[in-house]
This record gives sequence, structure tokens and C-alpha cells, in this order.
Amino acid sequence: MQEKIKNYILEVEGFIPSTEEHLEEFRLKYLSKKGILSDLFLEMKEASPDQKKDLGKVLNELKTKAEEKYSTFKTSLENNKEEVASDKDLTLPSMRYLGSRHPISIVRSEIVDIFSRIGFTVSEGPEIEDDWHNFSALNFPEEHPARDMQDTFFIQKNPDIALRTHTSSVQVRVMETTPPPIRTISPGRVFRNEAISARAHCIFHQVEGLCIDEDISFADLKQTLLYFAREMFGKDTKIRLRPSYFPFTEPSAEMDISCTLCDGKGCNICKHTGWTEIMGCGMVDPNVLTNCGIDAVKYTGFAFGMGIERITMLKYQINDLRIYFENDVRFLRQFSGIV
Ligand code: 2NM
Repeated sequence: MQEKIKNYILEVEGFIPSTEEHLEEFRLKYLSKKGILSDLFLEMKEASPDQKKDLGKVLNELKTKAEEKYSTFKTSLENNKEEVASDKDLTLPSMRYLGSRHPISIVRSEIVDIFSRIGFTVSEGPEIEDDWHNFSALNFPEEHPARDMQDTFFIQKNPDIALRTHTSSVQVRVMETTPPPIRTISPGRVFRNEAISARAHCIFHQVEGLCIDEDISFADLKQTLLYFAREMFGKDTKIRLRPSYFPFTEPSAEMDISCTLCDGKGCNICKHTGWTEIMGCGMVDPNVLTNCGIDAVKYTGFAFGMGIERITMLKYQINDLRIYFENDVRFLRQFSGIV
């Protein structure tokens, strides 16, 4: 009998009811007049006085445990029922956690908006590209280091298929399919096989721009980019162009803006030069136009490319690129309400 009672104790201890009906079954089984406890107390009467003492102890333990179990779950199941039946509308949206747009997406929209005001359309294209659209059409020589395994993510070791390393590949597609005049920008994700640090990431975002027509000159490039800099960073922003080199443009330049943080007086952001680089640009190399089926005698064009992460860093004084990809809500919530 002692053994039997101990097994019941184990059963009671492990019991977890899922519904009120389930709990009622438990009450009938153990605690009702015809239940196990009543039976056991009757049975105990027939035991010898010696046995009675021991049996009484375990039997009382079983009784207390069963009663406690019953009353605990009785209250908790009733409370749950109240909640479900209450007049709270659980389908209403939460007021406490309004989402926010990611800063990269905010700045991308702003760039698109600025260029659309002067007639630029938006072009998109695939993130997985072939060698022609990512490199060859853009005048990259066969042995250019950017084509190296170390700089580009190839797909399944196929040297012809890779993740695009810039969105110029989209513009090759535009030039191949659209007769000039062309005025378009291509925002998008790009991929480079680089070690991740505060200043570099293997995935980042670019906006590249392209303008092709008869008589497009370097003056058009300068005025367009000055307009952009003033719209993006304020009307007093100045620009400076330094000679540079890209395979797809000739001549090529790097564009700096007067430092937005110190107004050109010198600070950490501009490394005390008063200027900070924001993009590369140049006149589209005639080879590129020819590669894409555009008459390079009749047409000229300018192009430019910028990293959205960099523009966003300057706009919001962010000093580490990695924070864009961490999705830490303490960072993201600072942008709530900005569209
Ligand atoms: C840059 C710098 C200079 C560029 C060139 C082209 C294209 F397709 F027309 F050849 N698109 N973008 C370009 C030019 C990009 O990024 C730093």
C-alpha cells in the first residue's frame, strides 16, 4: 500500500492540466467522495496500528499535494479565461513599438528624390552579374586586379558569374537597351570581398549616375554634382574636384565637399583639411559607349558613383560602418519618424 501511495504522489507532482475539464478529471480522480483519497483512507482503517502511523504520513502528503495542485491550477486557468474573454482587442496594432526606416534606406530615398527633381530616372538590375556587364563592357582590362578572386565574389567558382561589385553594371544594361538621351541613377547593393572594419564592409550600397546626350560636357557634370551637394548637405556647401583614375571614365575625378561638421575649419571627420570625399566621377570613356552600342562620335556623357553608407555617415555623424548591419534597435529607433 505504501508503494502504491508513493506512485500516486509522483503522478500528482507531474500533473499539468491544459484545460478546466482536464483539471476537473483530476479532482474527480483524487479528491471526490468516490476518489482515490477516500478509498485509501478507508483501506487504512484495516491496517494494524503500527502500519497506520506510517501510512497516515504518506497519505496526508498525497492529500496536501493533490489539494495544492488543484487550487493552484484552478485559479490560474480561471485567470486565463478572464483574459481571453475580456473586451481587449488583440488585433489592434501596438502603440509602443512603431517601426522606423533604416538610415540607408532614408538616405537612398533622399538621393533618388534630389536627382529625380532634375529629370533622372531610377534603373535597377540583377545583383548576380556576368563578366561583360560588371567588367568588360566597362573597359576593365583582362588583368585588372578588381577581377581577382580576392576582390570579387564569384558564383560557384565560375569566372564568368559574380556578385556585382558596383551598380555601373546596371548602366551598361541601360545603355545597351536605351537610345540617348539617357539620364538615370541606379541605387543598389554591391559586393566586394573585403575584410570587415569600421570603414569597409563586404556588402554596401551605391548610387551611380549616368547622363548621355549630344554635347554633354564636364561643365554639366560639375553643375549637376554641385546641385546635388547643396541639396543633400545644405545650400552653403562647396565642392572640389581632384584628378583621379577609373577604367570607365576619362578624365576622372574625385569630388570633395566642404566639411559639413566644422564648416571647413578643420575637425576629425575631415582630418583637419576642411574637405571630405563623397564620390568619384568623370566623362564616360568612349570605349564604354562603343561597347554598349552608342555612337561615341555623336554622343558624350558623364557618370558618377557614391557609397550610400558614406553619405549617411556624414549626414548622421555615424563613425562605424558595422552598425548599419547589426540591427540594434537602440540605433534604429533614433530614425523613427523620418521618411
Ligand atoms: C564611379 C566613378 C566614376 C560610373 C561609370 C559608369 C558607366 F556605366 F557609365 F560607365 N557608371 N558609373 C562611375 C564613374 C562610377 O564610382 C566611383
